[in-house]
Amino acid sequence: MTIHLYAFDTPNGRKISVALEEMALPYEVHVVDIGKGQQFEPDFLRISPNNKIPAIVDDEGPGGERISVFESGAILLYLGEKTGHFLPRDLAARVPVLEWLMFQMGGFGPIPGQVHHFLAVEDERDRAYGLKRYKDETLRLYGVMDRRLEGRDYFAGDLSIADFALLGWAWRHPKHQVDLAQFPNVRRWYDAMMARPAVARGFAVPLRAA
Ligand SMILES: N[C@@H](CCC(=O)N[C@@H](CS)C(=O)NCC(=O)O)C(=O)O
Repeated sequence: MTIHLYAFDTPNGRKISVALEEMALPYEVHVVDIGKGQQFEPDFLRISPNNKIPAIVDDEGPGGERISVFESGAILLYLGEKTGHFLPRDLAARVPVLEWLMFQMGGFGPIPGQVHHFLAVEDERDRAYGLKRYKDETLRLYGVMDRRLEGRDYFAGDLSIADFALLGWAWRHPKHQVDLAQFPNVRRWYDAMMARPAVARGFAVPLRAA
């Protein structure tokens, strides 16, 4: 019995491979090549109706029943609940984890993702406005994260699913053209996270077709 991870080599996919490794859960990878349109295949849409990776299927869900989960934030919460790790039970400790997880899901992901999009727009006039808007907002978000990490090792108390979520996108800082030297607390957190053996395994798992 295992967890099936449906993913590709992107920030949202890596959040989950990192979490699975940190939680030491057995899992099997199913690459969904979003460059080839595999996210639109009917079998995948049955578990991920928004045609996006990641999704998981857990053979041993609640009550021993098979369950599927889509949306990376929902997957992280599910895995945290399932294992009792990286998601505190105590409500006062859980609230900051939820806050920083939602900060990532609603902002630090969709916004740098738009930088990636506008960088690829060829027409200069079409590109300029969007690129400036989303680069400025991405820098603002890094500033928020840097202030949060002042005097802290992790975003929300102990290491949590919020760190895994944020790391997936921080991993792409070269692609959204952010120099971490400008954000020393983020740099420190990022280097410490990337030095974790389970995180390294999570980023090494092949998420592209061979
Ligand atoms: N809110 C979703 C976003 C997932 C997402 O944007 N996935 C991208 C790759 S990182 C995708 O599958 N794109 C394919 C498509 O939009 O067709 C989550 O966090 O799971």
